[in-house]
Amino acid sequence: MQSLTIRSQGILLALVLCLTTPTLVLAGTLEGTVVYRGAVPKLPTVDMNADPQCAARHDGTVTSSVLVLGSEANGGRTLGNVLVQITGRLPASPPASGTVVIDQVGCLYEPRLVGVQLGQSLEVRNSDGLMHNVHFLPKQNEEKNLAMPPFLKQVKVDFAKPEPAFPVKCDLHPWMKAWVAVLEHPYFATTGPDGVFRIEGVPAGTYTAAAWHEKLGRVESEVTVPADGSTTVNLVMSR
Ligand SMILES: [Cu+2]
Repeated sequence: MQSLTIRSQGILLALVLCLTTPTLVLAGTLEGTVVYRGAVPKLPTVDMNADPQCAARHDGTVTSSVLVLGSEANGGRTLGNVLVQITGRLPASPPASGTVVIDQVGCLYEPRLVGVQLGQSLEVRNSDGLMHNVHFLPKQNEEKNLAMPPFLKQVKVDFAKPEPAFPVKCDLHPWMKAWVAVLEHPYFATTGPDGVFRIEGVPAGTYTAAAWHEKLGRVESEVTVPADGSTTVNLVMSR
């Protein structure tokens, strides 16, 4: 009788521990560098003369940001404006929070590429204080065309569906172009000119790391993210 009571108490204690101990999340970090390999093309100059107010925001000539390269590294040059995301079987994602921002500076989008988790808002700012319009051209989501007169400092946009990167344009300034990808999970990052990406809190497991660039397409690599610590993968893109 006594042993039964002790056993019952043991079970009760185990149950209490189960209910009070937070679920242990085994998650690691995926990091690395994206590198461009191949001949570097001569990039076109952005002609802003159609709107002198835009041209006046720049000191010299503006080079197209269609290919943003950084330092020479790993046998190539580091590559910016790449979206790196994890694909594969992922457990339920934490809910989206915060806002992703694209600004309009000198009649250029800054940054040129963003990832948005489904449920996150995208805020488009108008630091220029010039007339713009923000024309979203998705295929899965609803097309939106928002006027941004000089006094309008920001607009917020929400997306209903996940969608691979789609273009955003300004109909007043045809050289203005940005890309927005809507993802179901938060396991993605975009690169700057240093080509570096870092995706934290990835549930441990084996996945595909997929890199996307607007001109260079897609590159994939299998990765195993550890339960603790990080794994490094370097991705090479070429024409
Ligand atoms: Cu514009």
